[in-house]
Amino acid sequence: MQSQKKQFVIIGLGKSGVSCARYLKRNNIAFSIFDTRAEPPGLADFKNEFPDVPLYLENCAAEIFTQASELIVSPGVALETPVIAKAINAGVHAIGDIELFARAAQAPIVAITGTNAKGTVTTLVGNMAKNAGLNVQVGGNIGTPALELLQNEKPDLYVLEISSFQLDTTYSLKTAAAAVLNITEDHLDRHGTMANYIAAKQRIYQQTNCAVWNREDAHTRPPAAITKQFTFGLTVPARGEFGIVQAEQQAWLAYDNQKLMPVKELLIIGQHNWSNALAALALGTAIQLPLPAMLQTLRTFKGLSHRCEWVAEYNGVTWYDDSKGTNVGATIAAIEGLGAVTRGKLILIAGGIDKGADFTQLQPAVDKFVKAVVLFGQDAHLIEKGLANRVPIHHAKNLAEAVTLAAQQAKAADAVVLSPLCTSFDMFRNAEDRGDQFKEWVKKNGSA
Ligand code: UMA
Repeated sequence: MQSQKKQFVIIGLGKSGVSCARYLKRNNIAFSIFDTRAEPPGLADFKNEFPDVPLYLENCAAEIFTQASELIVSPGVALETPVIAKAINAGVHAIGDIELFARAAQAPIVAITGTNAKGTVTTLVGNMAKNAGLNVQVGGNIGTPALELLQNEKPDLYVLEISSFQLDTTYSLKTAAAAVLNITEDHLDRHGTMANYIAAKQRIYQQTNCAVWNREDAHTRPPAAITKQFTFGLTVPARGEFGIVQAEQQAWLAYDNQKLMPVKELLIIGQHNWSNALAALALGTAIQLPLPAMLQTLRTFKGLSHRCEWVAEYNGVTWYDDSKGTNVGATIAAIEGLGAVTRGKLILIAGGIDKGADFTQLQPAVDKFVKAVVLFGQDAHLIEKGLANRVPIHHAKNLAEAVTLAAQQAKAADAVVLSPLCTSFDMFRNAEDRGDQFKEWVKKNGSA
């Protein structure tokens, strides 16, 4: 029997998968598509848009994979999925959407990864470039799939947020500057070990002109062979470093021996955001953005939605939405950042689906700033176990009840923060949906 001409096989019908399908179609490249689910969301739309594309759901013959020219695997799908692993073992190359992007992109790229703050730093660098007059396009894990950016006119610069899942399937990415901002435990359900997770993140440095890293986090250190490097951190900068200096009774963002701007001019709260500002300055410097445009961006940036976002104040109690705080490191940063600017104490609302985290690491921050915790969702009991009776714990059957219970615990000058420590998929479409519903419930029940 004559074998069929080899084709790309896209795996996953989500945002990435559809962006890959559109990209291949635009370039007249044949492909088929597979999703592990029987009825993935967006199925009807996909069939309308791609009526002639072979579509396999739930299961399909192993040959579809083993005879593919390349597999294009969506970030939400593990390479260990049996049909994929079998094809990889048989010698089929597995790539992702960022790899397709890297092969085609014609403008310089700044790439950013890290367990936390990659969205904030990506947005900052994008805004800095825009304020410097560049035509810049921002995408990747932050929301707009990278391949969609290729539909637009060629820009001066791409700024991409890239996740560890995406880096796992990326080989050709050449960057003008690349950063790993921080690495703390996350996604261990997928990566298995911290070593694998760190190795995935480090792939961002593979072909970079300038590596930007966090000198307070050894996991972010790039290979010594990369000659152009900038570090950032909250310590006093040495020569050629970004850091913090104390002068004139206040803290300053600084480079080398030069004071750049007092940190009190930043609108984003918490020392972790000083770090983010320094990382963005380092990346901007690496691609020669002018300093005034970068500092002006830092003075006006109000932060991202669902990232320690101010929601409301009722009866002297301030409410914050940190729905994108989905791991221990993010929630510690939220507790410490908000704790430092709150006169009273914090009430933490958390819960959802655990990703294999060690919740005991929360204890020091909780001891210092938190007076009560309200838990909800599938893995609430695991968070409770990790907190080991350090603080009163209340259980809610859903987010609405969690808001009511938190309002009952809070007194004037306290703050309530939703920083869930977990993914949202037990009860919500995604973290944004959870944050939006939280804001609604705060408006309804927060003043009770
Ligand atoms: N899924 C299946 N079977 C499939 C395909 C997907 O069960 O065959 C499930 C996945 O397990 C996952 C969901 O469907 O639960 C979505 O997976 P996907 O790979 O189709 O996701 P996309 O819609 O393409 O969105 C992805 C990123 N999502 C993930 O990595 C899980 C989005 O990042 C990103 O914005 C988008 O591509 C565009 O690049 C979101 C995210 O949660 C914000 N990222 C993680 C994070 O930031 O921690 C990595």
